[in-house]
Amino acid sequence: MQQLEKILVTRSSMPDYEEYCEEIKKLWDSHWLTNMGEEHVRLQQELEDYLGCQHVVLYTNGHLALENVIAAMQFPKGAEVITTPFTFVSTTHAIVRNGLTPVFCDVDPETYTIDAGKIEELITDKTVAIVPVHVYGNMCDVERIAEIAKKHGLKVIYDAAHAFAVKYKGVSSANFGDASMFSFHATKVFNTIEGGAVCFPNDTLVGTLNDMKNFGIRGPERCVFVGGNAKMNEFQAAMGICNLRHLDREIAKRKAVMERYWQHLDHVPGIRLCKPQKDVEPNYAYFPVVFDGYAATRDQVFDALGEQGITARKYFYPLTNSFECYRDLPTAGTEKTPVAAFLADRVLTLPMYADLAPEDVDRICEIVLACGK
Ligand code: T4K
Repeated sequence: MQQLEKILVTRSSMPDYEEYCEEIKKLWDSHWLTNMGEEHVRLQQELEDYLGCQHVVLYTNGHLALENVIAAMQFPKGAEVITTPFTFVSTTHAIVRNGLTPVFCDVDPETYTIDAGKIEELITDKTVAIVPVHVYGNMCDVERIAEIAKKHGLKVIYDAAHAFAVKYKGVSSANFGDASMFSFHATKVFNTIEGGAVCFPNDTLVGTLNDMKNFGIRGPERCVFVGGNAKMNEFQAAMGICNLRHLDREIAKRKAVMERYWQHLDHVPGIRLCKPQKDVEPNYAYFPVVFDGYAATRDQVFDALGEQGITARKYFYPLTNSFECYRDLPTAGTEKTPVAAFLADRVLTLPMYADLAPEDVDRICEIVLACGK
């Protein structure tokens, strides 16, 4: 019997080996490997142009970018931050590691992003910010969130880890709120191996974020701030420069994968797909499927795929407000976010990457559909 290749939930986009070697060759001349070298500076400028964003500060990973930008806002310890539990743990960790209390808002049943209609009821005199997540690359209701933030004097920091290259009404996801964080992890639509960035529209954060990611050093004999170390190195930046050249083509290939999935799974009773959002140019980052009233449960489909060598993932189960490290928080508990809890129990993200072959999408869908018979 023919041995079928294993399929994982995603696979890093990479440039040709020769292209990357060409890009990093100069590092053997300069011996300059990190600390905001030429590749770092170049990638930052290229990203500012690509995103049409005034400021991009690069980081060694997305998590530290988020942790730093929240810290840069200098909120008082114990203040409350409204966020969602339907996300990767990093979002909640970044809030809590800053000494702030996460207050979990439920999510919208269509987009799985924060339900903007439920934010105001969670605002107290301790609330200082909203940290919404453009989960799976779905855009949050940025207009409503901006109105609420303005009315109540709150900061908005988007966890845009999944939303690189997504646009709303022609504007990059980098340009909403007070700041947005992108992850450039190997699993993302655009990667720098590990990496991330904070993007923002005005000058106020530049100095603080650069101090935070480089020990607060401003010169050989000058340290102005108790900062840490979260710098992107030259090999990461070089990978970003190469990957950015091919990004639009990679996204087009992802679109074709997504369309193939829709051909098989649209209108199947009990299977819910994320609908395209109005005015949004997507990046096709993930392919989440919700099994709601299907003949098989999410876990049965997960197991059936696994038996055939296909690793889907239950992003994002469990919810972060149920993790044992948060269980004792008075704001924790999945009963406070019933829509998120419903989704977390039923969602499966199917394999999604630019090079996923059409026949592999067909095979994945055959298994999913066979579970429903
Ligand atoms: N906020 C949100 C909403 C996030 O989703 C994330 C990260 C962050 C913040 C924090 O950003 P970073 O600090 O990570 O930049 C993965 C990623 O590690 C993580 O970046 C990502 N979100 C999360 C959703 O997924 P795991 O534990 O699922 O990864 P892992 O190792 O199981 O990899 C998944 C699949 O990806 C593998 O089966 C194969 C493929 N893969 C993986 C690696 C590591 C590759 O093709 N190449 C690789 O190098 O967390």
